[in-house]
Amino acid sequence: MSSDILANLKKAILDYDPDASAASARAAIDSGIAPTDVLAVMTDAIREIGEGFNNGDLFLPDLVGGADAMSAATPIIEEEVRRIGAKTESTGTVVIGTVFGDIHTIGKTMVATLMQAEGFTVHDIGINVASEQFMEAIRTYKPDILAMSALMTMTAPEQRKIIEALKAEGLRDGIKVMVGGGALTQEFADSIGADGYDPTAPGAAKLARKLVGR
Ligand code: B12
Repeated sequence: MSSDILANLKKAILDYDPDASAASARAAIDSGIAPTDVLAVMTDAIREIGEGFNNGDLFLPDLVGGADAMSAATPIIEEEVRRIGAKTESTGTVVIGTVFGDIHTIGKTMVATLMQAEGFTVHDIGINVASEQFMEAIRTYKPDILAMSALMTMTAPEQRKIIEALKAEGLRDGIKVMVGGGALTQEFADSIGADGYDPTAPGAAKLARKLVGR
């Protein structure tokens, strides 16, 4: 039964069908499937589409279709995570965004969702976020963690720029910096002086706890 629901969800994303995707996500949550398991199936589906694009079997409209179907299901999972994870005491505060020049939102939103599940107060400042916008959010929210996502080889170096800007403004010592996204590796994260990197959203959320000592 659970496996049927999850198979339908995956199919809905592979069919680029936002209505079916949202309906399957709702059915999955209503039948008690853990939001992390639902997210894992969604990730599988969009990765499959990404591979098709890589191989030349699929094209940009396919990426858009898959992303739209993913995005229709995501708020349902987020709502459930917030419901389960509503804790009285916050684990810490996070500012998260996708760097300038990059409009990929799905992975960043998953990380934000699972950080909320770990009890963090998360300020998601969106996509295509310029260095100055990151700095402004940091001055406003005074987060324990800055988390940045970059999906493209061209945009990953933006993360280095932002770490340099933090240093220039004297803000680097008071904040842990986490980086991630499809274009990254641990080596790259180390080379730009980030405090943490993880290739998965659940891993990112656990790492965030570790970085703030909780
Ligand atoms: C969907 C998609 C799109 C959608 C995005 C829609 C949206 N609302 O997000 C659309 C169609 C808009 C798009 C556009 C483009 N895309 Co695109 N896209 C993808 C695709 C298929 C999936 C991305 C995704 O959502 N993955 C699923 C999520 C869950 O994975 P993720 O983002 O990596 O996140 C996970 C981890 O990395 C981690 N994580 C993420 N963020 C963070 C942050 C922290 C702090 C941590 C610790 C962890 C972490 O946790 C997540 C969950 O496990 C990928 C291919 C792929 N295999 O990734 C290409 C891909 C990223 N796109 C690519 C390209 C080239 C483009 C375009 C330039 C295409 C074009 N010719 O116009 C444009 C760029 C637009 C721009 N300026 O940003 C390339 C990038 C190549 C490169 N290495 O530079 C890829 C790899 C496809 C390819 N093989 O060529 N894209």
